[in-house]
Amino acid sequence: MNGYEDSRLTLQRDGFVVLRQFLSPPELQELADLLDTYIRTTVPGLPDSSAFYHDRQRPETLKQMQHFQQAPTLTNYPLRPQWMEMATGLLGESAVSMGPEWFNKPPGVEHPTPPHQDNFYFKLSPPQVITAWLALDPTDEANGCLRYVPGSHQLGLRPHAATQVLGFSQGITDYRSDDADCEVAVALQPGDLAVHHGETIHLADANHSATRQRRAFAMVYRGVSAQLDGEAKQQHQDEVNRQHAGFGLQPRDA
Ligand SMILES: O=C(O)CCC(=O)C(=O)O
Repeated sequence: MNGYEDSRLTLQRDGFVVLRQFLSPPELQELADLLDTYIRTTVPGLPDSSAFYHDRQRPETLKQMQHFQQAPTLTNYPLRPQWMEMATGLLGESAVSMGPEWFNKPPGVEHPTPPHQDNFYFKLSPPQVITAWLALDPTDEANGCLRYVPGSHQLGLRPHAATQVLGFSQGITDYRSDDADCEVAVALQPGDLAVHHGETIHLADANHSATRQRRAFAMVYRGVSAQLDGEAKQQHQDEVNRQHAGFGLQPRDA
């Protein structure tokens, strides 16, 4: 745990921390190959709500994946010792994996990430939860890198309401210019890891580059002390299901 003490303090202060070259090039290549194989062989047969496309007729517009239930190598990936050690070190207590997700912003697709706080979705108390977002491509302001509002995790949850953005069901309703003035854009290289606290406000612009993808593999970990409010979570899930039905998505099997 000790190797993460400085990073844990940075995360505690700012609400996010960047671990450069967390994965070596061969480790990154292994993950990229696992994901490419999954996208090629499994994703075409998945229900709509496990793989979100901007336009399902255009596979290159795949923008988000969750529920890797048919791929144990990916579901179990966050449990690898290197990752569990990072999560335990940054949380300061034993960590539990809440599963991976894959995010993309395909070029030419207007797909911004609305300002939000993950724990508005997770419903954990205390909010001892982090998201570890691993860059698979170079990310910068041109292709929609993550943007954080430093210190926002110390001020509690802000009001959220439904958005029209598939994959980000809720966004902050009172996001103001003084929040925007504080934003820090985080440029990353492949293999770099950005880790944020579950109540840190974050967002991203759409990808305005001509040709570059902006892919990331993100893993969520909660501390053992974080308890789920099951009723609030169910209400949130019902709302997400209603939104998905509104988008015309077929529901995922339970
Ligand atoms: O990739 C993005 O644009 C957003 C990711 C995100 O919101 C998260 O990992 O919590």
